[in-house]
Amino acid sequence: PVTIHRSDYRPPEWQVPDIALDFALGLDTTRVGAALSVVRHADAPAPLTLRGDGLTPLAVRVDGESWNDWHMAGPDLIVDLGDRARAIVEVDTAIDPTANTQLMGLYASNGMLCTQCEAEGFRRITFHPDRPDVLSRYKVRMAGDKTAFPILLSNGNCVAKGAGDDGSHWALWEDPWPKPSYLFALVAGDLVVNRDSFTTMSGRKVELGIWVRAGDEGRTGHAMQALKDSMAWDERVYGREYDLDLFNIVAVSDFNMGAMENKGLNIFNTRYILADPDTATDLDYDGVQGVVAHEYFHNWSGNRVTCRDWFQLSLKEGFTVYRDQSFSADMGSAPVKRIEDVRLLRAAQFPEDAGPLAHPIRPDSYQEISNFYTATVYNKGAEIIRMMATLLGPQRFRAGTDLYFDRHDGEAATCEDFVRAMEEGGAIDLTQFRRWYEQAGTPRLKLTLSEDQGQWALDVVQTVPPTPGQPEKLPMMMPLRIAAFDRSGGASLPDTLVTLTGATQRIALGAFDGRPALSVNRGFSAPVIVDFDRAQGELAWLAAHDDDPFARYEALQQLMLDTLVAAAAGNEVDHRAVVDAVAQTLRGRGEDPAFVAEAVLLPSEAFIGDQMLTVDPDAIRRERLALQAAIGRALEEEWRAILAGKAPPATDLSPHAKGERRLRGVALAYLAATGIGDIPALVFGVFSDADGMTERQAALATLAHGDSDERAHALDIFYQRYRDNPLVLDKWFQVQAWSMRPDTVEAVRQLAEHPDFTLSNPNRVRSLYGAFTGNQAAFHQADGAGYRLIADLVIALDPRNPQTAARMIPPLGRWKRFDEARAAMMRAELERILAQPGLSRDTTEQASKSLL
Ligand code: B3K
Ligand code: ZN
Repeated sequence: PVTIHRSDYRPPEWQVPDIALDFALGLDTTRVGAALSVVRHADAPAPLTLRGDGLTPLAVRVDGESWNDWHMAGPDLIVDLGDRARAIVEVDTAIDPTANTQLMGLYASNGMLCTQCEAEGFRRITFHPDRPDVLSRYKVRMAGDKTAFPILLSNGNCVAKGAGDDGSHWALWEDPWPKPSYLFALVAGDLVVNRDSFTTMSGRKVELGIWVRAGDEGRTGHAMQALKDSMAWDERVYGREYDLDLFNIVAVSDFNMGAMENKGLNIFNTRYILADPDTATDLDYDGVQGVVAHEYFHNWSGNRVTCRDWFQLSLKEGFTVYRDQSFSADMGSAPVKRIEDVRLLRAAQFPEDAGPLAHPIRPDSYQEISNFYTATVYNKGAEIIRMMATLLGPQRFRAGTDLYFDRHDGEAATCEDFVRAMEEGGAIDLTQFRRWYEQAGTPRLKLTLSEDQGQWALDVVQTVPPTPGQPEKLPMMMPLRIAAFDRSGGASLPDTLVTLTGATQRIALGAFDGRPALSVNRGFSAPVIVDFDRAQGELAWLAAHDDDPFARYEALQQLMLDTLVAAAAGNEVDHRAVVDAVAQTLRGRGEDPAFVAEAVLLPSEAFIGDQMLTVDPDAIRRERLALQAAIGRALEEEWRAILAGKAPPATDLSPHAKGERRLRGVALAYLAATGIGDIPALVFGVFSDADGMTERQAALATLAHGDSDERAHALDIFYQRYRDNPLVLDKWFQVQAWSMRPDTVEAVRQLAEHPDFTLSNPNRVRSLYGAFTGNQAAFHQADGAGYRLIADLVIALDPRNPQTAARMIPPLGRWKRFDEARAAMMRAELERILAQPGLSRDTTEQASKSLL
């Protein structure tokens, strides 16, 4: 496989200022005529390289004349244009959307045609330079059967349409904004629309449309509201206005990712558009809101200012995730949103940073760029932007983003351009901060408190662990928010922002009567691991008294973690401190039930494992269940009281109502862990009485862990009720794959044989196998059956959809963290995958790197 290096970047030799595309649409054959106006930017004559993937040129013309001076170089088309400085190059091709199971390029989904071009899918539609620093104005004509494809959409505005006398019709779309090919989109199908409008801050009326299959239009209201809220928010917070008269969103059920920000025509996984209380949980609602916002925000951070090359991916993704996180925080509870974001970072990104696939947010090389749409590029990328925002403060950060957008509007920019705009707009030196773009690995801060004549100080030792290709690391610059409290009521050190730069650094805290309770990395101001030995009493005090909600959450989580890690290592532990702290936190549930629900949740099995030298999945499950049961029994009255109260109506989506439902879900889990006899009936009651999906799914997931009659009954009712709704059926697969039952590996194997299971739908694959790899004790079952199951899946899925197959590999790559027997079995499965003939570039890269 060829490795592409960031340092090899060269500006394009040819630009393509204008493109005209002509599509004759068909599900099995679509003919594509492309006319590229090309302009040479190289000083000397240079051949024109047009990238292709699985295409054959049917005809090539230059300036209107049939042309023979071309040849194929592998999949690519090389056109010799002599010493021309400009030309119109036309190429005709034909593609088969139905055979396109990769879901990249133009493909068929449920009888409709749609596209996915990021990162390198455009070359599967027509020959093109297909690199993000080649920006063009597009004119797109499409024609097709009026019955099969009554709706014809592309980027920009529809400028003409008409009908043929053979039952066909056509439309001509023009996008006035030059864009890279990865933002091209086309949709043709039988769709219905939810229409609305938004008036921008300068008074322009924008027509909004959300397009779905007939019958789904009643579930698009939340997405539409999220879109309008996002448009207003980006004007208010970043001064960014929408720039076309039309904004369309199309929902499709077969989609590799969440959604795609094509200019003026976003294409979404149905999962992030469709929501109503009967079928979507509160988390699903939040997902819709966050992804709609994310894709909308890309119109500026991604489309108006795009990426020079794919190594700069975090320029648009890290920044846009930061923007969508801030938006969601503003629309709901900011502390809860921060807790969720950090939980995701720890669950998905920290393990990546600690494993064989670790890479900086701006990678130095890749074999297949699709493998770099990672939690590191996205979520750690967002933390890096957040740290700059913290270091600069809101006003200077805004000055920096204004400068960035104004300076690079219409350009393909780099991460360096962004940092420079922050430096100039924010008047700050970020020389050392740039290491966050270069170095992989999660930094660790080792903290010690010391005292000298009543004056207290905090010593910080920073280390960044070695990662593949980066044995030595330098200390990073980061904002660390701290506070220190006098537990006996004396004066405290209020919230203070410290900028860490050194490998060691001493921070003066002031005078305290005895050891202060230190609140550290408040709001998770830096994406690091903090090693700090603290007594249970100190953590419990902080969990109750810290004035930063995130720090209260952290203190309680640390208390739980310390207990669980000690227990999993075979130590005798006392559950009392945790039980008391949970009881104390529960007292605040009236005011902020959402925060309380988050705070009293036990850390995940995976996160407990991350704290151990060698992960012991069975001990972790046993001890976590034991603690859960202890908390369940000790606080049985409170949990029952929480459930005895009336649930807010499912239609109430206020943060308070959502919080109450979340807390009820937590109560179900704690009670179920006790094994008390009447609990399955109680949970089944919640399941049956639920007036919405949040409660229904929480109850079903709780029952799914056990072996009561109610479990089978509830699963059956759920299946019968929702068998025709694919998004809800995904949940049915998911709760079974998450089950803590000892037979889950076997159950997942059987579910893969279920008539409703299919490898052609990525959502369905993720709902079963993705959920399963998140089930630590099941995936790591001691006999290796879980590893085999995933390797079998990868081998079966790779020929059909390599992108989705490759995404299943990282869990097998964590073998270094497990005992020798498990590690050997995980490696053997990776080897078995690699031995398959004809393996995709995606899977080859992930599996081979995972063995290192
Ligand atoms: N930009 C798209 C990613 C699509 C990548 C496909 N391999 C989604 C997003 O981040 O908004
Ligand atoms: Zn994005």
